[in-house]
Amino acid sequence: MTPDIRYSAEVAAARQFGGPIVALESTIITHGMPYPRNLETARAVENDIRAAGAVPATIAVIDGHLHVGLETSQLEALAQRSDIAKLSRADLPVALATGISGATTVAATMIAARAAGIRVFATGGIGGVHKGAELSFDISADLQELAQTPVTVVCAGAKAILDLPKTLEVLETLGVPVFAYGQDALPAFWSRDSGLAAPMRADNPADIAASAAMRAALGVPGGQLVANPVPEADEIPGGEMAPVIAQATAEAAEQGIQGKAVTPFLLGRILELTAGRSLETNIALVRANARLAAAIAKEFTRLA
Ligand code: PSU
Ligand code: MN
Repeated sequence: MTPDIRYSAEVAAARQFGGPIVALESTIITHGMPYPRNLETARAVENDIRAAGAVPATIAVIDGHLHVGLETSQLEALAQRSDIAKLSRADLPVALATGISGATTVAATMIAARAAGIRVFATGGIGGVHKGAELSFDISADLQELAQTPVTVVCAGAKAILDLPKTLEVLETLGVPVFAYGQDALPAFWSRDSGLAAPMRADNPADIAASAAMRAALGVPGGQLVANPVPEADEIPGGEMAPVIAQATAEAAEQGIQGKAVTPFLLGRILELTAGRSLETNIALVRANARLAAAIAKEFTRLA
């Protein structure tokens, strides 16, 4: 049995001549942002990657087919579906085997990117260790995936819905390199500085690509996490988000939200509670990450 991967026309062309490709997840479209801003953002991010000289490959499962790169009509349909499944590592093979449709998380997108030979992937925020994980045991499968699957993930750090020190500890235990891009501090999604030092710092795309290639050459499995600070003009200070996050987290606990519903619930409530401001920042940082990922993808093609 081999997975039936369906490439968009532009991804198929890039694969033929070995051009730079950037993978993109789809859970951010279906469970991370409301329609129509999700569709506008998905299109803008794809265009940012094209403008930077690489090809975007948005990944999703449609009727049991693994799509690597979506055509315009497929992206539009996905962005408007509210009933779509959220597919992480556990769910992706089942979805492909049983013919369902779903959006891929960071973990599932990494698996698909690897299957398609794509080495770099851009998103907004990753999953991690949730606040209160010492009681709930809620730790995202994204962290395990970074330990196993050789894809470099560009994010803007992690949202403060997560316990950032615990998330860094788990990544350290799993041997995942975590770079802050162009600064020493770990960025914290809406804000540029989490108050924590990043384990490593990278100042150019070439070093990031070379580090991934060296990791593979040594036979060390797993990927890398690049945390790119949100552009200064779009930043929201951490103190302004803290009460909103506290309220959303308390509501999730009161309502008994568990498992894979936790992250979408928190993202949705934070959007509502900030009346859109957090969304503008979210869009700006995803676009910045797409541009950095395109530059890293180009460096990978130079190494190949
Ligand atoms: N964090 C964000 N935005 C997101 C997600 C996380 O700031 O859109 C999504 C990503 O798809 C990520 C997933 O892989 O949620 C993690 O879900 P969980 O915590 O259930 O593993
Ligand atoms: Mn979880």
